Amino acid sequence: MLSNAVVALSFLPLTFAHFQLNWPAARGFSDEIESSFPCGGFDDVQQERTDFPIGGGPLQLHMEHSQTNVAVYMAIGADPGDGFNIVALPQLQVTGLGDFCLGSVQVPEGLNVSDGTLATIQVVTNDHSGGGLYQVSSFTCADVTLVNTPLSQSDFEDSCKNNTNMKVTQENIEGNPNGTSTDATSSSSTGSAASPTGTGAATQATAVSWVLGAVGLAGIALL
Ligand SMILES: [Cu+2]
Repeated sequence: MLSNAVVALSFLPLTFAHFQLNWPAARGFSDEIESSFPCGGFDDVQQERTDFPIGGGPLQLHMEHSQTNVAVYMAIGADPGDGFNIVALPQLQVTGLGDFCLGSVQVPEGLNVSDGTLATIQVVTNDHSGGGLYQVSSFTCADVTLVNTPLSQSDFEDSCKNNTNMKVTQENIEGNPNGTSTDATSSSSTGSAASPTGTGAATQATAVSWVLGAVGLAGIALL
């Protein structure tokens, strides 16, 4: 009886969680404040950054809703604040719980980045839909150093796992996961805001290359 209660309780955190970013290492995670823009309540840049390949690297997520809309944004610079105006991966919908790997998230072409450029990756998901009048999102950020070197095969395999029940059920969904028209792509002024516009084609390609990513493909094949 008691052990049953303990077991039941141990599942509660999973029930109430949203998602986690396990690679590259997130700034931090707290379920209660994960809906805080832009980085789930962690505003301070990490002291220790993860090297992230410019040509494409995995994002290892842990999905904790049975169905989740996910999008990936980036900001360039040492401390970009809330300036996540680069669409690295347009919104997609994933069904399933547990490990989910976006196999090849690339820095969109046309950005002025090189080996050693500092950047921050922001993962945004929709939250419990629940039928309310408003939707909130969950946010998690990882501070990275962009590098030319791709991940080794073994590092890639360590950082890119898919639970067998994972399925991408929709891709290239317009807007962002909180259901607004998106603060990331609607800005069309000059300067860095021009980047997302210029990367429209690139992000399409990225989504395709994710689907064709070695591990992503393996995950789908297992279905
Ligand atoms: Cu949740």
